[in-house]
Amino acid sequence: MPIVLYHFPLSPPCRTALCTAKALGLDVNIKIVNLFAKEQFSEDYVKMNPEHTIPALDDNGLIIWHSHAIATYLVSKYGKDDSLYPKDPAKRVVVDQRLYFDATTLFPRLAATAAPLMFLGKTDVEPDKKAAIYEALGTLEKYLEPTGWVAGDQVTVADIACAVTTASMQAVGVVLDPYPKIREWLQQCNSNIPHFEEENMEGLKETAEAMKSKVTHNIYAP
Ligand SMILES: N[C@@H](CCC(=O)N[C@@H](CS)C(=O)NCC(=O)O)C(=O)O
Repeated sequence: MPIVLYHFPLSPPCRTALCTAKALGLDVNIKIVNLFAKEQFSEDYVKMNPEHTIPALDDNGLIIWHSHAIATYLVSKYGKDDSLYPKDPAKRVVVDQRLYFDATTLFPRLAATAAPLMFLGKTDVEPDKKAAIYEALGTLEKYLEPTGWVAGDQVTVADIACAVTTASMQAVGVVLDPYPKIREWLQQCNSNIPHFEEENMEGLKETAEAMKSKVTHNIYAP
């Protein structure tokens, strides 16, 4: 039985889960949860995930939510090796740290501005919230300095999570010109992570189109 992923392409965490599954070569049965139709609040979905967030994964009855937990679970269970999520504690803790960076800083700073635009009819971004996004990107640029990857000397699930979020920032209009390492790294992710670019693309296009339909100029320009 293929794994089931409750998914909506516009959602960066959903694409982190999907891109990880596809990088591992897994078959995925996608079930769309349309956030515009508030389907995450349906009785059945909330029974499965009381936090009513997407993504959620159903692996033969084992239900998991939170994209970073899903990504590390998938590598631990299905990875042919541990390269995307190393078993060595000293390497793993750096990957975990950078996953937490995405989970607690990078993605929430995007979501704090983009969710009100997409779902609540807002048409602007507060300057302090915009500055917080660029500040987080400055941190990410530093993380990339030693090796060009987010955590250690090879590509890991931390790259997948941070790259999905960063590409989504770019899709809403965040300007990456001041971050040469980030720009180079996004290209490396596209060419080195199997299926990453194609699986991420649909959501990025939908994100950019949704933004265009809501605002007439780039409200994320620094
Ligand atoms: N930490 C969570 C964040 C998930 C999240 O915030 N998902 C959003 C979509 S991008 C969502 O489900 N929003 C609907 C809701 O909270 O009701 C993860 O990584 O999966």
